[in-house]
Amino acid sequence: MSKLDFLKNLGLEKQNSGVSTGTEWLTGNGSLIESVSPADGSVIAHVRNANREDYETVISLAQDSFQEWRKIPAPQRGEIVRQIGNAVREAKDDLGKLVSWEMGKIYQEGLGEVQEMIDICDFAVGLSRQLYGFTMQSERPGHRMYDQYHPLGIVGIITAFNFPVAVWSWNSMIAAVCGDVSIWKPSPKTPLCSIALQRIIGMVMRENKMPEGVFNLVIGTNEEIAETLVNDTRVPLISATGSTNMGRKVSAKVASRLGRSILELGGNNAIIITESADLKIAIPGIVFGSVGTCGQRCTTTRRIIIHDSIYDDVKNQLVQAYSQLENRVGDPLDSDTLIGPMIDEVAVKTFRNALKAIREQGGEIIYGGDILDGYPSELYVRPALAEVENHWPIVQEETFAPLLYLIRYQDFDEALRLQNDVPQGLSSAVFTRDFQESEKFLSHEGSDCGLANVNIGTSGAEIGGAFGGEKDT
Ligand code: UN1
Repeated sequence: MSKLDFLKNLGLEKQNSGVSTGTEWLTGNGSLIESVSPADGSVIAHVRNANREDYETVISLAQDSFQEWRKIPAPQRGEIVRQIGNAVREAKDDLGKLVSWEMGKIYQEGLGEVQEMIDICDFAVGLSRQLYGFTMQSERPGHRMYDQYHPLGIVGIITAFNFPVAVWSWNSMIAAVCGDVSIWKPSPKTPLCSIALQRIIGMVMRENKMPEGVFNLVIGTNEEIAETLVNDTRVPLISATGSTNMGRKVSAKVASRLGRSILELGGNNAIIITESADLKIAIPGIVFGSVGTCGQRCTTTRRIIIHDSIYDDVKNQLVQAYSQLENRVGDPLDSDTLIGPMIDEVAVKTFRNALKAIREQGGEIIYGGDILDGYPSELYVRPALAEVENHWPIVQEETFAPLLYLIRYQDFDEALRLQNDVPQGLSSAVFTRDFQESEKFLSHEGSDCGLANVNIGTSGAEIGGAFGGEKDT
C-alpha cells in the first residue's frame, strides 16, 4: 500500500480532463496545468483546462438540462442528493486524504471538510420536502394568494483553494434540490479535488439515468472561464468565495448585468478575552482558531483583544502554547502533524510581507514568522504572534496566514469598538463568565459580524446555521 493510493481509488489519472457535464468528460481545449502538492512540491497530476468553446458546450447543455431537472419533483431531486451524500460517505477517507494532500490542511481537517459535504447533503435532502411558501389572505373577494418559489436556472459556483470541496457542496446541493443546475469553477490550486467529486457525482447520475448537464465542472483560467461565467446573462446567480478584492470585482460585474450574487469574502476575526475569561478553554480556542489550516481559513482568528489586567498572562501562555507546536509542523497526512504547509510561495510571501509591514508600522513580532528549514518544500512556516495597534493599516487588512495580533483594552465597550473597527465582518468571539458582557456582545450593540460566538473560537462552520458575514465580507 502506498501513501498516495487514494489517487487511484478516486479514479484520478496522471492527466485528467477538467471539463465535465456529469457522466461525460470533454477533452478540453485549454492549457495544461499542474496540481502541485504543497506538502512536498511534487506534481500530483496534470489537468486539461476548459477554454471558452468548452464553456459554451457546457452551458448550452446546462440550459437544456435545467428544463428537465426543474420538472423532477423536489423529493426525487433530494433522493439524488441523498445518494451523492452516501457515495461521499463511502469515499470519505480517500477524499479527506486528497483534500489534505492537494491543499495542505491536515488529514483530520480534510475529513472534517468531507463531513461538511455529507452533512449538507443530509440537510438538502430534508429541505427537498420542505420547500414551503406562505399563503395569505387576499383583500380581493374570492381570491387566493400564495408565495411560491421557483428554481432560478444555472447557478455559477466559484470556490477558493482553502475549502476545495465543502463550499461547493453547500451551494450545489441546495441548488440541486431547489431545481437549479450548477456550473463549478474551482480554484486552479486544487483542481483534483473537484475532479474526484465530479466522478462521484457522475456515478450517481449514471445509475439513476439522470440528464447530463445538472452538475457541471469547468476548470479554467480566471480570464477565460471565471470572467465568462460572471458576465454571462444565462447565469442568474453567481456564488463566489475568496478575497474581498475578488468579491468587489465579481459583484460589480454581476450587478452590472442585474444578476444576483452570493459572496463570502475576507474576514479579520477577533476574540475578546475579558477579565473573567476561563483561560483553560480560551487558550486552546485561540490556538486552534489561529493556526488551524495554517491560518488560511476565512474564519481564522486574526486578532485577540485582551483585558489589560490579564494581558501579560495571556501573552505568556500563548507564546508557550505556540512553542509547543514547534515539532507538530509537518506532512499534513502524518497523524502527529497539527500544522501543514501554506498553499504556495505567493502565500508565504504575503505572510513575510505582512511581518515586515508590522515592524515598519511600529509593531513587534513576539514569536515565529520564519520559514522552517529541513522540510520537503519551502512552504512550512512557524506561526507568528505580534503586538500591534488595531488601527494600523496592516492590522486592518486580512493577511491569509498564521499571523495573530495581540491588542490590549481597558473596558468592555472599548473592546467591542476595537473588535468592530475593521472593514471586514465575518466571525467574532468573546470569552467571558460575565453574562452582561456576553449578552451585550450578542446584541445589536455588540459584534457587527455575521457570526458571533461565546466561549468558543471564531473558526469553523456548522451546516444547520447560516454562514456568512457583514461589511466587506
Ligand atoms: C469551515 O470553516 O468549516 O474559508 C468552512 C472559510 C470558509 C469556509 C469555512 N469559506 O473559512
